Amino acid sequence: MVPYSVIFTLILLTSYVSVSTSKASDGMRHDVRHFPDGFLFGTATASYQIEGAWNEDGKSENIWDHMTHENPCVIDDCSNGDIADDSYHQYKRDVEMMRELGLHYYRFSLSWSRILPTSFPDKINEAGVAYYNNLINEMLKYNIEPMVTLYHWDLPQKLQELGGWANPHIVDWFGDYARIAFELFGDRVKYWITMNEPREVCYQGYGYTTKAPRLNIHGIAEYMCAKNLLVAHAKAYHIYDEEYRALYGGTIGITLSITWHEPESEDDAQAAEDENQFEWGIYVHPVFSVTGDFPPVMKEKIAAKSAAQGFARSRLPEFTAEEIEYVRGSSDFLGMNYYTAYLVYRNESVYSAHAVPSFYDDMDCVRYQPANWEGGASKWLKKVSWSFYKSLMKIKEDYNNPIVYITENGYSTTGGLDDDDRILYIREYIDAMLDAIEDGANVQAYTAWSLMDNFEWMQGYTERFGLYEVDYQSPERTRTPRKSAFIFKEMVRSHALDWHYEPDTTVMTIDEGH
Ligand code: GBH
Repeated sequence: MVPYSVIFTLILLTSYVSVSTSKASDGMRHDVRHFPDGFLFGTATASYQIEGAWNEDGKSENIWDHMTHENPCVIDDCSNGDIADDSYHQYKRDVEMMRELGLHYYRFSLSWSRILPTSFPDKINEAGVAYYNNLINEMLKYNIEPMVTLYHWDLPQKLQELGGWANPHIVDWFGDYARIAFELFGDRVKYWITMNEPREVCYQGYGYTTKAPRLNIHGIAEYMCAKNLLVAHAKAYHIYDEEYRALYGGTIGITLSITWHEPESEDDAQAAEDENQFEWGIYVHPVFSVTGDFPPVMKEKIAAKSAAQGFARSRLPEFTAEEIEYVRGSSDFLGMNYYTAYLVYRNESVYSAHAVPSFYDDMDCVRYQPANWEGGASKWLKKVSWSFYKSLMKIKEDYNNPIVYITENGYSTTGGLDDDDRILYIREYIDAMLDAIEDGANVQAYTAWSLMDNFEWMQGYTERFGLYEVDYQSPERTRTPRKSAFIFKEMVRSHALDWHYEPDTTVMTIDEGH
C-alpha cells in the first residue's frame, strides 16, 4: 500500500512548481510530522537587542550606542538598546525560559566592546567576561548548549572610526577578538558562528542608511565590506580550526540571510537567478562553492558597469588567489536565517529608480512583493513558506548539500499574547523545511527568532518577534509566554509538528529533566 504521506508529499511537491501558491492553505498537509532523530531546536537573540547595560562595568561604546545616542529618531520610536530586555541582569530568567521551552540550545551573541573595551586584546574586561560565563554556566547546568555568534552587528565605535569593515586591517582585529572568545569560552561553547548576516551589515550599513553606521556609499562600500568581512570570517575559522578544534572539538560556521527570488514570469528566470547571486551568492559562493570567489555574474556585471562609469577598476574588489583558497571551505555548516521572498523582473531601463552606482543598478533587476502576500508587522516580512523549500533545495543542489542550521526564522506582530499568525507562520515554514529534509536537504537544527521581544533595530520596540512578550514598562522587563511559546515547547517535547495541537496557555511549567 502506498502510504498517504507519500501521496501527499507528491501533491505538495507539484504545488511548488507554481509561483505563489502557499501550500498551507490547500488542506493537504500531514497532521503530525516527526523530525529526524537528533534534530535540534533552539531560539536566538543578539547582544545589542537584549542586553542593555550599555555602559556598565566597563563596556565601551559600539556603533548602535553611538548612532542611537547621536541621532535617536533614526529609530522609528526614537528608542535605543540602553536597557533593552535588561538581560545583563535578567539572564537567569532567560535561562528559565529556555528550560520552559525545553530547548536543546540557545543562540546568543557576544558584545565585542563589552569584552574588549579598547576593541583590542590589550585589555580584557573581567566583568563583561563574567556576565557571559554566568550565562553559559547557567545554561549548561540544564544541558542547554550555547551557540555563540561572535558578531551580530555591534562593532566597537572606535573600529568604525578606523573604517570598520571597509578597512582590511579588520581581518586581524576580528581574528584577535575571535581568539580571545575561543580562549575564554571554548571549553564550554561547541557551536560558534562568526558573523550574523553580512548582507545586512554591508548592504544596509555601508551601502545605505538602514543599519548602523548608515554610510550610504552605495555601489562601493558594501563591496569593500563584503570582501573584508569574508576574509575576517575565514581568519576566525582558521584560528579555531588550527588552534582550538583539536582541544575542544567544536564546530564553526557563518550565518547568512537567505531570501528567495522568484521570477515574475518565465522570461525573468535569469533575472531572479542574478538577484539570488547578488543578494546572497556574494557570501555563499566564496565560502561554499567548489571554485570559491565572488559569483561570476557579479564579477562580470560590476566590472563592466564600473568601466562604463569611468572607474579605474571594478568597484567589486578582487580576492587574491591566496584569499580565494583561504575563504573557500571556511565553514563547517551554513547558518541560514530565513524569513521571506520577492518576485523579480529584469529591467535595464530603470536606472532612475536606483542610484548610480549602486548594488541594485549593478544587477539590472527589480524585486517586489505582491500586494496580496500576507505578512507580519514588518513591512518586508511576507509569509511565503514555499520559498523556504526552494531555497533549501537550491543550497543543497548548488553547494554540495552542506550541513544547514536554520539559525533564525520568525514572525513579527505589534504585540499581544494570542499570536495565531506567528503560529501559522512557524508551522508553515517548518512544514516546508520538513519537505526539504525529506528531499535530501541536510538541515539539522531550527532556531526560532526570537526567544523574546527585543530591540528590533531601526524599528525599535514597534515590532515584536518574541515567543515571550516583554513588558517594557516594568523595571525587570517582565517576560510572559505567548501562545506560540506553548506550541514551540510541544514541538520540541514531542519532536513533531502537530497542526492540531491546542495548548493550555494558563500556566507554563518546566518539565522534568529540564
Ligand atoms: C534578522 O534580520 C536579524 O539577524 C535579527 O537581528 C533581526 O531582529 C531579525 O532578523 C528580525 O528582523 O534589506 O532593506 O531590503 C533579518 C534581515 C531584514 C533581511 C529586512 C531582509 C529586508 C529589507 N532582514 N530585510 S532590505
